[in-house]
Amino acid sequence: MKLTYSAASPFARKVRIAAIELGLIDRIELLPASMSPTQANADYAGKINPLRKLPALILDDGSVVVDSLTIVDYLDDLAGGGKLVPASGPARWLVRSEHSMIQGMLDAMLLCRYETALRPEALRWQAWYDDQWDRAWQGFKLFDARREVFGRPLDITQIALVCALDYADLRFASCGWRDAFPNLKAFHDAMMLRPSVHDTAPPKP
Ligand SMILES: N[C@@H](CCC(=O)N[C@@H](CS)C(=O)NCC(=O)O)C(=O)O
Repeated sequence: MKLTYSAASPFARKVRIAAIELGLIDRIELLPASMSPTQANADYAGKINPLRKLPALILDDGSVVVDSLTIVDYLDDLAGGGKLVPASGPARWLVRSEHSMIQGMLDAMLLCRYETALRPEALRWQAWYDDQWDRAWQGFKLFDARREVFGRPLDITQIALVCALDYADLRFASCGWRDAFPNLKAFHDAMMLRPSVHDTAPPKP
């Protein structure tokens, strides 16, 4: 299997952490890729994902699995099922719903990043940026209060959350989440002790 990724992508990192935790990382070749709005990337669009997003998992038969949660679900299945994404019942919907929130927080932060890094200055819209940032921030606030998440066996909620916190460090270094959310700080410190999390950390800003 091959995984398209970039070292800074929190979505791809989620999959890399999951693959390590599931004991599958040695079966995956990592293919560095660079995707961003306004880049054509026609080859990637034609052969891998018309949405021009990474990560994508290319299976040995050439078929492609896209979207980080779908890829994690696929790998989880390969490893026996129900390991990082509960297989059924209320636990499955809880974890998937939490994951969707964190996914939305990541999407919002990525939009903020594109707004400042890519959009021409004259076209920027501060109120829109502030609104997107607030969605991510309110999400962090929710998870800071949802302490039951931190005590569970490792799951995709926890993996996504640590990826979101490190993405905040990477792109919004002065946002102050550690001071605002002490429970998330303790959670992040504990997660960083895992080699899968530590070894996949994004480059320093
Ligand atoms: N829902 C997707 C989101 C993936 C995503 O937004 N990836 C970013 C990299 S961090 C990307 O490829 N952006 C390129 C673009 O939007 O043009 C997933 O979970 O895999």
